[in-house]
Amino acid sequence: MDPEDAYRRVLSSIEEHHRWFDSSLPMIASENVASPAVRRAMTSDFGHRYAEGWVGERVYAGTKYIDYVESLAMELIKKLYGVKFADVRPISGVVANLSVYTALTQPGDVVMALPITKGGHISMGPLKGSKGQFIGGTAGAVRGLDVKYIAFDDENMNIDVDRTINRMEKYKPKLIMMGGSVILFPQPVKELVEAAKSIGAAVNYDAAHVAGLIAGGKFQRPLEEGADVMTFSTHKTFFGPQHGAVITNDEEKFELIKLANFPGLLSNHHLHAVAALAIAAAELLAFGKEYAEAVVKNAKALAQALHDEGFKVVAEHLGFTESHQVLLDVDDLGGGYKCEKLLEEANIIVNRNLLPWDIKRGRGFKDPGGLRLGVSELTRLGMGPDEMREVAKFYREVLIDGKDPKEVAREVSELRKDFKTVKYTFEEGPAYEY
Ligand code: DSN
Repeated sequence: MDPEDAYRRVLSSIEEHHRWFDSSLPMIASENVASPAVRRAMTSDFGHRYAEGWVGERVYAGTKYIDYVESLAMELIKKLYGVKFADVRPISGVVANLSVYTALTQPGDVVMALPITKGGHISMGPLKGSKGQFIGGTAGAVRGLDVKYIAFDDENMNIDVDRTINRMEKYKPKLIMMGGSVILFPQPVKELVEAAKSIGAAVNYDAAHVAGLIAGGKFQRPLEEGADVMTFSTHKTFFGPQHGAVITNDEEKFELIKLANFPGLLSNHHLHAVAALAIAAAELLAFGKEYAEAVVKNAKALAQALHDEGFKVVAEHLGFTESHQVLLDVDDLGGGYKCEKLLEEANIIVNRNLLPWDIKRGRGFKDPGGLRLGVSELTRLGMGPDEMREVAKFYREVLIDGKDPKEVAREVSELRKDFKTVKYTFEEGPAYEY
């Protein structure tokens, strides 16, 4: 391979990706688009530097501006969530969770979390499945925890409190991991915290998906409901860089979490991303309320419109959703894999997802029965309920009417013409550029 040719191909592929996304509907619930200022920070010289340790206690020189920015990032996050302590060094949501495992558990301890099939995340997963098959989830494979499952009520798309408390009394976990990757409704934090306290367990809420909604006051505030710690990634509804953070009001736990992060898990903590995170946190402080309200309104509008177009939208009897996510059951339409691919041809980017009842009906993660849709990115581009109804129509054309996806791609591109810039920021600018 000619090195210069490869070099040019990488750069041109990035340009092509930008052009593709600029005329598509990016609807992966775990993604978003960052502001031009966040992207500027991501390409800054901070990304070439080290600043091991805590601000004021670095083991490297040359960090005076980096220290100032990291202090600002911590202050902004504390203000955003009304908490006493924030560590903005975890380089992802997985690492944030791992820092909590490292700080609050020992290998062999029991941790309880939702299984992936019911909305749990791979970072909460066990080493082995119920049939002894290797799974390799972070909690089991990396921290050596014995993962027992939180019980889930499929009908209510939420944690089953009574069954979970029974399991807590039986398994005596050291840590309960709430939150997750499929999350339509606030979870019963208060109820589980009370039960956890009675057995001496700590509660962490993984807010990776809903951190931006919490910041905007549109989702439960787990620490105010009694959770000990909240972890999150900073690039889903929290529209910042790919990074992570941990917050708490518990000083003793925080000291352990800090040590878990350094010298435990991190050498370089991606200082460009810390700067970008500070910018996104400032944007959320200024515009988060308006943004979060628009996200939830759009999710509800999309769910209702999809229902009206003839789709099976999960949790109709509960009003479909209180978050940025909408879940479709596409078992009757050929399954999640086929639907995801057809939509991708129509420039609608969405991911297939397991539904809680999929295993029982013989479906697995490669071809699950669901699609998980997210509206955060479309909202950040300025779309509202009218556009959600247009979007639902595109889904119907591709998945129910069997229209040629290439034709629908042209309609998608037409709709996107009016939505090219990133909103909810101090300096609006083009969405899919350097
Ligand atoms: N796997 C991501 C998601 O899509 O929810 C979270 O890391």
